[in-house]
Amino acid sequence: MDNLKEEIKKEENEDFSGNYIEKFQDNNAEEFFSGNLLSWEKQQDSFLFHGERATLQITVVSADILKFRHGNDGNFDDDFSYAIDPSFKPEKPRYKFEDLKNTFVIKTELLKCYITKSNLSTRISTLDGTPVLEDEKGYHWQDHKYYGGTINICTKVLHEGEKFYGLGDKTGRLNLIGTKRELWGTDCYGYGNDTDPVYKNIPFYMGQHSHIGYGIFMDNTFRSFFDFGKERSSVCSFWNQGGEMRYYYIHGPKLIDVARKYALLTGRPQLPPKWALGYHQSKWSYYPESVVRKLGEEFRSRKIPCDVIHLDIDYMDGFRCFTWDKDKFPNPARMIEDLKEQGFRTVVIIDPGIKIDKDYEVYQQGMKGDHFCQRMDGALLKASVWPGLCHFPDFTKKTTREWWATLFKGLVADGVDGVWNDMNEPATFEEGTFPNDVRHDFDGHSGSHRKGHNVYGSLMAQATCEGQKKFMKDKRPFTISRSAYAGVQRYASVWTGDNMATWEHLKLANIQCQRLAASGVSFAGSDVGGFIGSPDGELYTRWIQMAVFHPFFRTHSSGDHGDKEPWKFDKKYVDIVRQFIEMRYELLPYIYSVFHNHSLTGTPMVRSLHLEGHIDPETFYREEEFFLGDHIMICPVSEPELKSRRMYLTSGQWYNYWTDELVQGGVEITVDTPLNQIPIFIKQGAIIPKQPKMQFVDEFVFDQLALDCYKPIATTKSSVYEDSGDGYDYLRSEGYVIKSFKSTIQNDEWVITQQLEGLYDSSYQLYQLRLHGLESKPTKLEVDNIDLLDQSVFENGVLIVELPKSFKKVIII
Ligand code: MIG
Repeated sequence: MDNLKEEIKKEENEDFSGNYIEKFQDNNAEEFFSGNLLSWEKQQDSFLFHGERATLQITVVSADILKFRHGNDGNFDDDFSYAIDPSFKPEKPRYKFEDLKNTFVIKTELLKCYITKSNLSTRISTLDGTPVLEDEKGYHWQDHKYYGGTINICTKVLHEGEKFYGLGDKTGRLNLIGTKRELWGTDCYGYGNDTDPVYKNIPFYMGQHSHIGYGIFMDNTFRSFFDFGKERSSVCSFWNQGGEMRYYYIHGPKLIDVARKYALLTGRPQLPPKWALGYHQSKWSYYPESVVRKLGEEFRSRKIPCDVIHLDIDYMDGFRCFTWDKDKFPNPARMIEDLKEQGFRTVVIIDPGIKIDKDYEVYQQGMKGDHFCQRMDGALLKASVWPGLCHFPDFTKKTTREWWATLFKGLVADGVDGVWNDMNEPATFEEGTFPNDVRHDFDGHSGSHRKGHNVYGSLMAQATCEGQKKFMKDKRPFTISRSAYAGVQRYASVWTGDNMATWEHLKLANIQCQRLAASGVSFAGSDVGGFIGSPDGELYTRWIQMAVFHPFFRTHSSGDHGDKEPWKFDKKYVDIVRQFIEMRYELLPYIYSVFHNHSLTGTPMVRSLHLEGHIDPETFYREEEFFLGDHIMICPVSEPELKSRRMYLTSGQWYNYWTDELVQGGVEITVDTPLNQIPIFIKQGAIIPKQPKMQFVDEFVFDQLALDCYKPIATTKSSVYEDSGDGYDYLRSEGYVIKSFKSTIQNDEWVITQQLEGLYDSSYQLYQLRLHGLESKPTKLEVDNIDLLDQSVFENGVLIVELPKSFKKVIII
């Protein structure tokens, strides 16, 4: 066996992880450049600059997005992308083109792009001439001696003080400066701060210097590398090991704009079912049925809110996907229905490997339909995962995705509400992943696993999402994926994989979620408490407190280091954990509204400080503090026994959530962090909608929505989005409502106005207005011209009053 391995290795001239490429890169292999301009032409919004050895195509996608393609010998690949959102239709751009002596200039309403005639190098600047992104050597390539094709490289000038962000789920510092990163999705059990590559492959990064932020999205699925000044401190480079150099330049100027525009380009998620934003409980694995039922009872009897229970691989019959182990789960439909009656949704795991078993229907169908991946000589790929030897669907083939979707019929009929895709890097036990020679259809643009690997996981998630949709009819699907390519957010949420129960991992989880959000994937979370190992009560509590503010909120653990249900810790921890999960439920109207805004505008839900801070240098290196939506800023506690911690409050004024104290931002502050608090700040002027505590989403119909209104300094806008929380009615105006609030100070009067869009009539009739930040009881409280001061109470500095949800204007003096 080992000999055979050696031979294959020799034949392929690499170790199985493909590491020879590293050597190859350092080989001083000959580099080729585009050469002098020979001719140019214009086709629609694209300019083609033909050089001696390569053609550069620049397309003006919009005023702020330029697309670059480099075709060696003048040839381009098929311009096919799994990442670009098919519904992305920017306004037709207006631009000017100039043919100068030594350069061409493309000028849009936001930027200028210069193309040098002597070597086809490019340079982008703002309209006022501030350089943003300039080629160093620019585009060049090496011949790929082992596989044919080319290694395509772009090198750019790295500016003094430049900072880099993005790149999906990468570990390490939030600012990527000084590091080199690789994209080749890997099952990295117990990864750490230095592990690279990890699970996801999102070839998008943002850079910022001179107060201008921009983004680069290299739309290429081959193994890719990014170097942010590691090899040479004055150079930022990115390269891929095949296909074509194709990348998008996205102009800010703020980083938050770049992140938003990238999300528009690669797609936004549809709204998830509201319950998916509740608390999830998972373990590898809860079985048999009696254990799952008991789990549900424990949550309810201990009054710890929970919406979702996850079933890991042991629910299956011998790990065969789409089956149930009938000994452990004799009647899954009944169990799921009973759970549903208690307000629990059931999510099940599905892996890509299909067991080679003649008596197994999924295997039979896969064989018959020609759905499994083949090696180059035609034999089917065989590799081991949990069920033993398996074949693997080629998710890059449309008919295979369609077939995969049909397989969810049974699970959906059983009542399953969501599906969790694991091992889709793809991971295998023998060599970690598929051999490079495996063939992929790539939707008619066929290639080997070198080209298919990095997108395999996303396409599995896509097929899984479509399968649920197909059978759930009027319900929204919910999919979770471990691996991903750019654009995965259109189909799935993600989690950060097999992390560990350490304080360092709590920090890392936070960085990964922020980074993912900046890379188009807001709906992300970590295994709370760590997958591997056992957190102590304090670590678990601190992790829960942070994860309340991460969009995907799930405790999961490997199960072989003891239990990790909230009540497994000492009572003092359990009480705090309960209180924080309750807070998540109280904040659901806010979180759901933030999600809606993300799905509409692409603006990330979770935002690192630098995305908002932009030109404030203090924000550039902050990596623990983050925003959830526009109005809440959080800073987790990431060390044991911390009685207080320092954090940076961004500019503007903020209310301490716990004390209502108004604090001036733009400075580092010290905040008390007793075990039952983490720093939470609310932006002045914000209106935060809150619902009553519940044990699960929609546990009961409530009759008042609380609006926590924080006194503004000038004018602050807030909005609340509501719909039925599931289904597709929200796509029509009867099915949703957006309540836009403006809170403002005018001549010493505090005025709050409300405007509605959409006709959805939420079941409550009243708001409970809670006015924070008042020094004393006001003398007047006028709601649509009626004075309600008599009906209000003033308690602990908060004025509370009930009023009809249809109010238009409140005046407080
Ligand atoms: O080889 O399904 O990351 O969440 O519990 C391990 C068992 C496979 C890895 C996932 C983890 C899951 C586990 N899986």
